Amino acid sequence: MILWFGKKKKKKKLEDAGAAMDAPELSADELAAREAVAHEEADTATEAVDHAQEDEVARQQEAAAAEQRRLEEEHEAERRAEAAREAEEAERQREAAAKAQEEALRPQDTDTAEDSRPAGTDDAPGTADAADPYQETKSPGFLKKLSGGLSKSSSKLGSSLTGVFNKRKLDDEALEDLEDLLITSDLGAKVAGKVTASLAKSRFDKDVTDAEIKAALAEEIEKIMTPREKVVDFSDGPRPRIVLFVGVNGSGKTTTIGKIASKLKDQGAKALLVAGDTFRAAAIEQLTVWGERAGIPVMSRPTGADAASLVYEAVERARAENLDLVLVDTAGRLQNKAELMSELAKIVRVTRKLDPDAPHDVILVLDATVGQNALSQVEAFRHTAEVSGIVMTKLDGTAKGGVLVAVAEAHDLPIHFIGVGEKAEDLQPFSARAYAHALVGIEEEETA
Ligand SMILES: Nc1nc2c(ncn2[C@@H]2O[C@H](COP(=O)(O)OP(=O)(O)OP(=O)(O)O)[C@@H](O)[C@H]2O)c(=O)[nH]1
Ligand SMILES: [Mg+2]
Repeated sequence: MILWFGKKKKKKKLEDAGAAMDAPELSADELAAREAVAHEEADTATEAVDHAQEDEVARQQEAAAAEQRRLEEEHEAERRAEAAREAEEAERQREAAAKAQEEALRPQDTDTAEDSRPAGTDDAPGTADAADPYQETKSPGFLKKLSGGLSKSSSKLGSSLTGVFNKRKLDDEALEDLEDLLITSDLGAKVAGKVTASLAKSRFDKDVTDAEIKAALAEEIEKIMTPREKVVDFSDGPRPRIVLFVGVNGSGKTTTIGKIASKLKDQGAKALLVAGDTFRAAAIEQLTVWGERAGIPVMSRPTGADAASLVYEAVERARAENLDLVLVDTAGRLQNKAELMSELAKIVRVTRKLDPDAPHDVILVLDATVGQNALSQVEAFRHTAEVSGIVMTKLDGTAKGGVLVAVAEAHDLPIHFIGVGEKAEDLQPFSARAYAHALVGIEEEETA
């Protein structure tokens, strides 16, 4: 080896010497030209090094700027969430005050007790009238339950409309009155403006009746909500399909999972429920009860365990056991709590390690009773967890059902289900037409 290297070196020396002897004598100009070329090459090399250094500095500056931007965004999100929390608190206080006032003013009537009962309790399948035509054409008691559930919202909107527009000319003043009324019914200013503008187009300066206004209103609401209508079959699609349920505290995540699990059992899907709310022992217990009822296994860890690693293990198990889907419950988190929101982002990241397309669905569960605050919840959760669809619960317990129209108008997210009670059958697929009619308080007969 050394010998071989020695020979090669010697051979090169001889070649160099020969080349030098062969080279013609160079003139002073030629030498100068060569020197200039050599300088130029050296300069180019130095420039390349300089550029590389400049590039590196620019890269570092860009990374620092990106980090700064990220921190600012985080700060901004926290600030927005804080403002939302304050708005939520104010809204709750307003609601409590309005309720107290309403109670104080209301005479003792028989409707009161009925109103405060969640719909569904008096309307469970099996107890409904078998002669009801909807039972034959649609799912049992569907429209009945929906209009019952939305009765608080529709009575608010409906009674405000009653008598206001009868044989009244739809002039500027009447349109303004209508717009105000819609805004106070939680439909939001944008929807109220849209609806009145559309009404003005077709009926301006014509005599209108309450019934006409109601019908036109239902039509406009249906138009806004139809693009959001998308019933989902979780047992279909990728396998295992990983579905994450997110939302603020008490919005109805665990109950919604329980209701869906019950439906899945009927469909014969092989599912796994995951108690990703590892903060509270009661949350694990609550999901376990639903799982047992539906005959679906529930995976959990002791309180305080890392939710993300539980979800990771659950996905691994679902793959090993060839399950159809994994329904993941998560802890309730207010949209302004950055720490909890980042824990949610971690669950999403960890799940993606096993399947880059997972979670396949991120369902935001919204509680209708929060009213307009639902809008800021959608924004915050979309930002953190790429929400893919919405479920709105507690439409039976509030007069704020109109907020779902505002959500549908503001966000291009499908609305999969609505909750109108606490029982399994109280989770219903969202139908824009049925919802619009129930919200406005149009009789069932008119929806047929
Ligand atoms: N009336 C009515 N109550 C509902 C509905 N959905 C859920 N609830 C009730 O709302 C309460 C809260 O529901 P959960 O499912 O525990 O809510 P969650 O989002 O899991 O709550 P956290 O885990 O604390 O964040 C329970 O008492 C449910 O029975 C609904 O559609 N209508
Ligand atoms: Mg829960």
